[in-house]
Amino acid sequence: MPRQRRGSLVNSPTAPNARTSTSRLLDAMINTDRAAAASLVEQAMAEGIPPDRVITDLLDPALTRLGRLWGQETVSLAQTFVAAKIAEDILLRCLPEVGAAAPHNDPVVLGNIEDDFHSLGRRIVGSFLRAAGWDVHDLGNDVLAEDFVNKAVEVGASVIGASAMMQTTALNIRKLRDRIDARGLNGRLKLAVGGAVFNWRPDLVAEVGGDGTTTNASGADALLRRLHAEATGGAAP
Ligand code: B12
Repeated sequence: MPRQRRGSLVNSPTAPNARTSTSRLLDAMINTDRAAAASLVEQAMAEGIPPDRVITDLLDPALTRLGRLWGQETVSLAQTFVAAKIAEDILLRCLPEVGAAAPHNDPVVLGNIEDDFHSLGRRIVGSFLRAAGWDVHDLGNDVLAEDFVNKAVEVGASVIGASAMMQTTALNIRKLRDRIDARGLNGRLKLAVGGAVFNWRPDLVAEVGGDGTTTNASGADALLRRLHAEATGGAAP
């Protein structure tokens, strides 16, 4: 018998089938039906699905499928824009309720790299890290390499997390690698990278000088713990 994940939309006996729910959420997003989208999420939470699972099992796949439809030109940029706004509302609804571990308060600096405005993934990662006890300094969208490094030095962070969704913007992360190295911080300040483009093209991680990545927010805490330990010579956060 397959193992069942606790509180997961996948294989949950009480929750609606995850694939159906994702399709219904996607339909609501594309048709600008905010009320239907909100009620799907409320229903899932009322059935005991934790908000972090609503994000990873419902919202995340809906956005990925939205991207596929956009790529196939089945939906327009305008529809994608509105659908992403609805996704943002859902995210804001879920984030405050993502549980918190005992904080260890190690600082991490997060942001979307120069020219990148795909904020949703970064915000999800930030909230998962906060919930895992990190002191997250989120610099927002379109962050210059110098600003990432200045903030990391200011707050004493051992890891920077840079997000990029597009092939073009991912290449801007190379400038961040170069700034870290030019300031003599290589080895002491690690560079985590992420965003869908790294999932399609894992070779980009090395190309832009990243020290590691994860395909989704659930793996971000483990990645940062590993990089923190490497940067500090083994001290676990
Ligand atoms: C929503 C969306 C938008 C929204 C963004 C809204 C917002 N506030 O974020 C809007 C409509 C504004 C938009 C704009 C554009 N977009 Co857009 N967008 C998307 C879409 C459909 C989904 C992105 C998303 O939110 N995914 C869901 C999140 C949860 O996933 P994620 O970002 O991957 O994040 C997860 C992981 O990757 C990881 N992660 C993310 N960051 C990090 C960081 C670290 C450190 C770590 C460890 C992990 C990690 O954890 C996250 C959570 O699980 C994608 C398609 C796709 N397949 O991804 C296209 C897509 C990325 N966009 C694309 C394009 C072309 C554009 C535009 C240029 C369109 C235009 N002509 O204007 C602009 C560019 C804006 C800019 N300069 O940044 C292309 C990129 C193509 C390419 N090959 O590079 C895509 C792939 C669509 C397509 N099929 O063509 N977009």
